[in-house]
Amino acid sequence: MKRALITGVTGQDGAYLAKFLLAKNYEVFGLLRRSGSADIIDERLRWLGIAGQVGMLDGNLTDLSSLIRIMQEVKPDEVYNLGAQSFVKSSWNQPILTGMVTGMGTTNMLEAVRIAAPKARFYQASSSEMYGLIQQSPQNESTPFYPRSPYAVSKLYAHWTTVNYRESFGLHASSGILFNHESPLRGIEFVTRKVTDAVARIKLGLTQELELGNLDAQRDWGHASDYVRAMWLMLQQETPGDYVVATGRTTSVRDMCRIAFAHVGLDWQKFVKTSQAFLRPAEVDLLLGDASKARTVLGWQPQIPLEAMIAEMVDADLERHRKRSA
Ligand code: NDP
Ligand code: GDR
Repeated sequence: MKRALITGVTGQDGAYLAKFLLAKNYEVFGLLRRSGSADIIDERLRWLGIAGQVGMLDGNLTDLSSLIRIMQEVKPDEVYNLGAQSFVKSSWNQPILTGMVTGMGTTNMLEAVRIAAPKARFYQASSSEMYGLIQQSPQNESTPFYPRSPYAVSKLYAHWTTVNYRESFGLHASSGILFNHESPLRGIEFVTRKVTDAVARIKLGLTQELELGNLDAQRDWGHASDYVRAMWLMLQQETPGDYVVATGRTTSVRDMCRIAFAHVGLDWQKFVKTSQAFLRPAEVDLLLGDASKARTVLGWQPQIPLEAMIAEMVDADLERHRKRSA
């Protein structure tokens, strides 16, 4: 039985990845940072019906000693570093914490692997945000980076540290440059889930409008359950490497709203307002990924189209709100 350690196991991707690995008969462990809301921290794992099947270990990405201890206890074959301060907008409000968790937290993980589990295969959750002010389109593994937020700068540091540990110490360390991916388990602060949650509340008469920021931003949106499969495939390769994971289709926030409202028969233009409060100090206008390498080398392809994903998210939010008001 293979053993996997996941940081960020309580987040969207961590939960889907844990489910995917359990189905493959892995023993799955997760890093759990201490929280005052211990009773709800495993909500996503519960939603997927796997709470209790993941061994939770007390630690923090900013605490190297906890990571070394966990690495010694678990003796993982595979390590997935998904933990991060992952909300781009908050990274301007908390730049130092973002650097410490999203950036330095990765160095801590790589050090813990190097010291205590050097044979383990390591996955780093890199991001299309590293392309920022895009230098070419579509973006692939050779596209130059131009980060546009403290989050993206921290991810770029983490990305190059992963490459450097591979080259310096021969670690089996791979980096997945994942474009946006969503699901019913997406955090409510991210735009797709903010929209699908509002669509559900408007449909049920619980609210009348939705305030958003930049409607012109374009993103290459895929489904988290497709993307965790790509993470696993990277660690099954003989040779570690870096891979873009994307759908190859880009959609504006405006069009995504249209799709979400249309799913329940509503016209988005009657409900969506814009507000300065949701604009960012620097924006990433357009992302569009070229996942040819993942397709050719890993045999990976996304299976869930945007419309089906948005429909799944709206339906899940409708059900959540119906249950809450019952
Ligand atoms: P989430 O925000 O849903 O999850 C983040 C996870 O990190 C949570 O489990 C959180 O724990 C944990 N975490 C935060 N701070 C710490 C800390 N100091 N120590 C330990 N754990 C911590 O992110 P996603 O699941 O969406 O994304 C997974 C990873 O992939 C992230 O690194 C993200 O930046 C990256 N990424 C995501 C993309 C996407 O579109 N989803 C695209 C590209 C990259 P808690 O529950 O306690 O808050
Ligand atoms: P992003 O995701 O910043 O791409 O990072 P998010 O959903 O927050 O924003 C996408 C785009 O939508 C625009 N937008 C709004 N965004 C939010 N959150 N709220 C709004 O009201 C709103 N209105 C418009 C944004 O300006 C932006 O252009 C996500 C995270 O998961 C990162 O961790 C990950 O690395 C990248 O995706 C790839």
